[in-house]
Amino acid sequence: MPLTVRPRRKRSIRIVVTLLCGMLPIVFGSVILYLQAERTLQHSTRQTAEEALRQFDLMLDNTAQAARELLPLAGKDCEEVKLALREQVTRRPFVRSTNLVWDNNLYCSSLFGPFKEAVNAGDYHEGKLWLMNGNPVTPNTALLVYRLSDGRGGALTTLDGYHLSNILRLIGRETLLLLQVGDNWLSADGKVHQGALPALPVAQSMLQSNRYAFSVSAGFPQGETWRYMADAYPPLFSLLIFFGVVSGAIGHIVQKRSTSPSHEMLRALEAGEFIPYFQPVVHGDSKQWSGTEVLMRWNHPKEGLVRPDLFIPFAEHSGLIVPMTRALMQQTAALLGPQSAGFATPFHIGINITASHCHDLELVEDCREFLAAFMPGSISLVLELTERELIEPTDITRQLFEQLHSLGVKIAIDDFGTGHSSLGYLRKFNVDFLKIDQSFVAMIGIDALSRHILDTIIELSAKLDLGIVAEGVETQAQAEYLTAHHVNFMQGYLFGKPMPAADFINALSHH
Ligand code: G
Ligand code: G
Ligand code: MN
Repeated sequence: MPLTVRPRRKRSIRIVVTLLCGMLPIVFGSVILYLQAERTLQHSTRQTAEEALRQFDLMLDNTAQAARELLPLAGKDCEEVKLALREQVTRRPFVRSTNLVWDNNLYCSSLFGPFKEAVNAGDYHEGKLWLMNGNPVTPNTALLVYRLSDGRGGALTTLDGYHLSNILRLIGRETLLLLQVGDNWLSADGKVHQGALPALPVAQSMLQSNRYAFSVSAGFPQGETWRYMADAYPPLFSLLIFFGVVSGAIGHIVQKRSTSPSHEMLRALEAGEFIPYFQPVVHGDSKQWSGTEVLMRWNHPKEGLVRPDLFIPFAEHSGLIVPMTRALMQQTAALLGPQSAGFATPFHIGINITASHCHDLELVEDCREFLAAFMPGSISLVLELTERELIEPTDITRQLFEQLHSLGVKIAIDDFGTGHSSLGYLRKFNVDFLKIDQSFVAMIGIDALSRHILDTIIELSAKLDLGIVAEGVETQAQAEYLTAHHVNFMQGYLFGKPMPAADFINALSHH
């Protein structure tokens, strides 16, 4: 059956949309937290590097001061000046040893007095600083040598690596912090390495001293950002998960709501929950069952049998009424078609249609298909259009009603007397039957004015040569009155309530 409505969204798509709604705040929030963590770490390494730089500058100030004071003594006899060398070592907290140089030869040392060792200026970064991995006195202990020279003379003062690595360890508590002098670098464990610095992939900060020939680098190993987030942000993560759950729930609810109630009806249509009930229509004189009105029921899995007043308005609004009526006609054809051999006179089958059916010519095909299920000439198909919502005469509707008539399909005005159709209207659409609204039938013997209207309608239909069906016949008195007034057909609880197909077919064989 070709449905003209958009198929409803698949369950799997709805689940995916719900998950996306839930993930959105979590992913978005995590990205923001990640950026925030990177900023925090960057700030932290920068501060660490600045602090370390300041400390190293201060220590080197101390060391350089000793060298400046000793430089004028270079070239003098070692025995004369060695006490001055030792005095600097004693007075200055970071100075470990002092030495004098003449013509690139270390000739006097605070430790040994007169001494002899060649000095290679190339060992010193920018001719000023040498980070050594120990010397013969203390092998494998870091040592930073400061060199000051002037002409043939020079002074070398040394700074113990112990102080340096202490700084690296204390300041760079959480951070990897390194001191670099030329090709050599010192790590917090006090070891001197040669070559390129190890990678500090996260938040690396490198600062160059603008007073001495060294630089410091601070940073974190790979994955530190996530470690930091796991450490510092658990409450924020809980909040994100909360937002995710709320957002997912909202997504779920919005999807459910946006698809109801027409969504629910489309589901029901696909599930075949709309079924026909049949109410007998009897002959005015003989009271023989001569037809039926097909009335839709919604066999809802949870709500049970739902009356059409509750869902037909939604079905019309969404346009679903067209495929729903088509399904109803197909079921009716399948149920009553096989019975058609037993129909004596043309059996009257009333189907309710609405204005939505009159926007195009699809109904013609539906009727043709319906008629094809019955023995030719065994039925009279009557389309009931309620008087409360009459249709505009347009080219399409004129064409529609012409084609329906040429198929032998009849048109009835339902609930006649409750609306306001004019005589012109009845002629324009070539109406075949009037169905008198049950409110007039109910007033027979009770209300003189209503009875008067009823009489007028019956007279009018006779003059216009229209068939007439009285609805809602409940009492014997009403039936007798209508028979006396030559009403062709009657329908009502007196003859039979709307019933399921099996009951109707069963009862039909007894009438
Ligand atoms: O049988 P009953 O109580 O159920 O019908 C209630 C109203 O619903 C009536 O006005 C009837 O015309 C309308 N109705 C019943 N079946 C259909 C249907 O298949 N299509 C339309 N459009 N109206 C229907
Ligand atoms: O399509 P229409 O509006 O004619 O729908 C007929 C409606 O009238 C249905 O809801 C049907 O159940 C109801 N009906 C049919 N016969 C009787 C009857 O004798 N008395 C009452 N009160 N309602 C009836
Ligand atoms: Mn009806």
